[in-house]
Amino acid sequence: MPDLERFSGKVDIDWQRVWEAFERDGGLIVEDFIAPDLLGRLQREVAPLVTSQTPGSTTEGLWTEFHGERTKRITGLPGVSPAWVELLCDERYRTMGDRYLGAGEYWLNTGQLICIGPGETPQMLHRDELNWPQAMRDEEITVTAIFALTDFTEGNGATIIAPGSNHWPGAMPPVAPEQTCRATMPAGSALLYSGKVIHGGGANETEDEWRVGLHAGFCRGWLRAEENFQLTIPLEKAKRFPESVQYLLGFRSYDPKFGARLGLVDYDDAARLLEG
Ligand SMILES: O=C(O)CCC(=O)C(=O)O
Repeated sequence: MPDLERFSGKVDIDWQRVWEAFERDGGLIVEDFIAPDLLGRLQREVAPLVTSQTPGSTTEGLWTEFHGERTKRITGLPGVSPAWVELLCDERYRTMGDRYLGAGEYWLNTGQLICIGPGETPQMLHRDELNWPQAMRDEEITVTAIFALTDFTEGNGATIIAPGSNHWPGAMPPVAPEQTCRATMPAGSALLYSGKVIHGGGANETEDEWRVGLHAGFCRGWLRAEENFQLTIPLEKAKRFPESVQYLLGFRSYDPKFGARLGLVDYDDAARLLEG
């Protein structure tokens, strides 16, 4: 059975080994990634949202199945959780984006809570880069962290992942169960993974446990992000975020090394709206 390499955030991590595992297997787990105090604040700040939201998707068809009928998905988190804004600035997390997408050249694609509820069936397996099939290439176009806010277990829906599938040819090759493993991990851990690796949420076979993960990916600055932060976060709130977070959420414009600037306001950097 394949497995993911595990690292402990409690000791000094050899990040070279982390990125080797990322590139070889398409993913790895860092336990104790989030310090206990930050984890506690994050859990408390999002708890009311998790309780108040109803499961399922309102969009009929494929999306109902993809999102999960017994799964709650909650977006707009930077507007309600200061702890999440703090985690967004984490240097280790940002290094993943800088390394694979280029420093200052990516957005937060989405930062959504995925709460898999009792009775949920396994999500269809997929590669995150299939969000943008026209843009798929050898290089990464998206990389993601799933932060565990509760323990992820085999029973409650720990992510299913096929280690090494980041190297498999074809858009969505078949995957046998024995080619997969489960990203079981204690609360506070992070699953870091490639946009090319095949994965999906697991089934929740428990009676009453919710598996809560914060699914937070980056995508290249020339791609349209999955989540529309500019419509859910008021400008006045965005003004108080650290500059790097304003950038990640699209309140500042994209200025690539080649090509034209994107996301402008009055043909200038959108950051002008944050001044004053
Ligand atoms: O929640 C998970 O474990 C994975 C979810 C996922 O991959 C997705 O919804 O795109």
